[in-house]
Amino acid sequence: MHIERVELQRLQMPFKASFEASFGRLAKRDLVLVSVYSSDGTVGYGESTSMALPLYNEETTETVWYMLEHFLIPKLLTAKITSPAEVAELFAPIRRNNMAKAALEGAVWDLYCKQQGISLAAGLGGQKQTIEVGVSIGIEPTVDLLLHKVEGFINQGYKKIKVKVKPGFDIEPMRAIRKQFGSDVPLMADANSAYTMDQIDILKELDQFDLIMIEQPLAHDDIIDHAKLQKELKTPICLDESIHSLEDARKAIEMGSCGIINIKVGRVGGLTESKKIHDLCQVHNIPVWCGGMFETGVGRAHNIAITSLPNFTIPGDTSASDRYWTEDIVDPEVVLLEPGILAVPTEPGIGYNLKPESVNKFLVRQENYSRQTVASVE
Ligand code: OSB
Ligand code: MG
Repeated sequence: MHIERVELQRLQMPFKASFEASFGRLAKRDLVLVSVYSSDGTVGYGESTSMALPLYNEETTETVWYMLEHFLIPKLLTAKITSPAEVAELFAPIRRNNMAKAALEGAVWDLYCKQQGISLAAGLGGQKQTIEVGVSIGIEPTVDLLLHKVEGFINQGYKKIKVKVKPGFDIEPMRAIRKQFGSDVPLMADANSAYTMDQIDILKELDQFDLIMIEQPLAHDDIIDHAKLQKELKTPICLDESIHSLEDARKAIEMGSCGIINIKVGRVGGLTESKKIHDLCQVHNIPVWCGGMFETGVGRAHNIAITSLPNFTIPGDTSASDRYWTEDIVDPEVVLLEPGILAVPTEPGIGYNLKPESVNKFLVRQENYSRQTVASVE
């Protein structure tokens, strides 16, 4: 693949409106954009899904940059890679830091598919031409404000409405949504680990709202209590934070900890691992869907591509660019083809171009690494 240079760009992009989850309130995205350059002039793009603070997982924008600069980029630039499937193997000796790995691996996947002249979706083995998508809605100051947001997204045709919950903002909002919009709305709750088994009564109440699933109710590192809880609930539990790898998925399925898995490419360390988890879940009749981390168009494009695989049967969190951004960094922006539907690009690679003038607006740091420079960093 002749990778000769990697560029890192740190971008800070304000959201249209701040977003609250049980772990805190965020006003902007803080990400590392990765560009991988081949000697033939082809460029591949990837994006880190870490946040500025380690509230969702242990990584941050700073740790991602550090790991890329000191370990992952030097490994990539000094190896001879013939396909992106080899990148995960190359990075395997380095423990965790999955979002850092995924950002670089994703860029290599894009580069490879562009060189092969195939779409990223096709490169991953995806077959769908369009995907159904949903939207994730944060904790709002009042239930009325939440209802207003839900209405707007239902009107845009989003195929799944996911609402963030936390103790004190759970039963009432769910009841209000069901009351106002009826039982047909595909609705789910995401707790981001805000509950313990001592609060099982609240989770049993949530069980009565015919939710498609309850996402990550218990601890971020748990699969044991989730298995106990699943026995007490008819609503499927979906694991997000607890699944970092194919092995985690295997154990959770074996334990009966969940009925559904949310695959986030960053959290599991890349597209290759995502595909493996997808395949395992398919064999075990565990439906999967693609989670989101407030991605720019670059990350959205990767999410769309992986969602084109057949066992992504539940609409994911990959909403259109205008969900979070007044201005995205890709051209064209990600827009709904029809209500709640996104097209899977057929152009080579991710199928979206970078808009350099937009990238520059949000740019706070930029570095380049070549074979020569990494020798000194290592
Ligand atoms: O738990 O799915 C989550 C965002 C950041 C961290 C964790 C999560 C989320 C979201 C937003 O729910 C999904 C999106 O719209 O990108
Ligand atoms: Mg989640």
